[in-house]
Amino acid sequence: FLSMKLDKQLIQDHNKKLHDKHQSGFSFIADRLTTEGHDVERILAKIAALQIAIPSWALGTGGTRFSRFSGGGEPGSLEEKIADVGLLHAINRSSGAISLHIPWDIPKDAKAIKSLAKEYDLVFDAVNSNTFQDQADQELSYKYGSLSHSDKAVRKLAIEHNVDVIKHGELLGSKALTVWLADGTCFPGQQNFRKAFQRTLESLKEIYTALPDDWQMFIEYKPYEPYFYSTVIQDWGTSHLLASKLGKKAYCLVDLGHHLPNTNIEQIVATLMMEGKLGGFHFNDSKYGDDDLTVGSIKPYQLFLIFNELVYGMEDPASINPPPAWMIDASHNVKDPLEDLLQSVEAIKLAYTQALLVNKEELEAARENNDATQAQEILQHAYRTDVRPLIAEARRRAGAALHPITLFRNLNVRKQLIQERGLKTVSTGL
Ligand code: LRH
Ligand code: MN
Ligand code: MN
Repeated sequence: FLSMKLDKQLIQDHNKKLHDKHQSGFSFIADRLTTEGHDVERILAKIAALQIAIPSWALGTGGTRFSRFSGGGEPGSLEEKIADVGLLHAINRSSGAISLHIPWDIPKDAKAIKSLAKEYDLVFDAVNSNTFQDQADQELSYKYGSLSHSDKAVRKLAIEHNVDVIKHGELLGSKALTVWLADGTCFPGQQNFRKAFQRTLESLKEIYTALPDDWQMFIEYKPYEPYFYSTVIQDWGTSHLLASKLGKKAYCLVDLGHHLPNTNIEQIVATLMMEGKLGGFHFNDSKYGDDDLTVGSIKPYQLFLIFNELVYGMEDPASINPPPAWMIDASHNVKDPLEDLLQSVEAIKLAYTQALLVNKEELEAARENNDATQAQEILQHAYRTDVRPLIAEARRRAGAALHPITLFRNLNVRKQLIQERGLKTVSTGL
């Protein structure tokens, strides 16, 4: 099944069945938006252009520290992971990139992997390094940190690993390195905060030196976990400090789950974009912490507000921020991971489209007049618009499915994957 790739006729048949219902929904919203002064064709083109990278580690069922329940038919190799993302992309034409985690995904033959990805119309997004786990043959341990470690030899090992990841990425055509450090402490007094920061900066400088000129380095922050008292790169301020000290190729990466409860993430996004330092995103959703739940499943309004800032930043002609890299970072225990990813991509597109509908001039006027009521009206008018038919139409025109999950289920994809790969599969990664 997967080796055959998804037959385009299956998508056409699926779309044909849903055509009439879709068409009436689309005409309704298109008319309304046109009446309101929107250019529907322009919006559709923007929706179609938004591509979201799929993390290789989200394709299998993640576990918790208590248990892991295999979902069956999970990809056991990088080739199978590429096939899974290729399948998602064939269904929605919006997931045209894969983000690898090294060494969970070591491409043995980079050339072959690159051309396999090309067959599925996929490119390689940011490559992620991993210094939060000791590898099987590793002599020194990251137990007390990696790039910030008190022992120079451990720092060297972590630096070399990152340089190695860049090399893997170069062979695949990747253009960015994402660095997330678990480095931190569990107890007050355990570490000298200033020394830990300085060592991290020095280590990152060495990695930065190895970064090709057309690459970006994304520095991800996170306030806690796996350590629970302090984290070396705890927040956007620390990430920004490092990125600005490193230079113009270094940027901050915002993972939605990496904030303390109720943090105003949209404001962080606005500030980083204003400074030209927002490099990329890890989309997910959370109720409590770094829950890595389906995008838009818990706080869809927050996601919309974030996209409102992103759109404002991207459409600002004076913007100094490069186009951010869109990636999902999720991991699942309960849902079929592929269905979950289809839902996440859809949620991102919904929030993006709603943000495109915000009347910026009216909003600015309301703000200048300190009219909080009107500002809320404007935002919520956009947010409460059902834009699903627009996204479906953009998909249809791109040759993708009107309703991805329905197609996925009608084709019995998971059953076929289980037949191909077995029931008790373990995906590499989380
Ligand atoms: C850390 C993180 C980071 C890792 C990924 C597996 O919580 O968000 O991005 O690379 O999870
Ligand atoms: Mn992340
Ligand atoms: Mn995370």
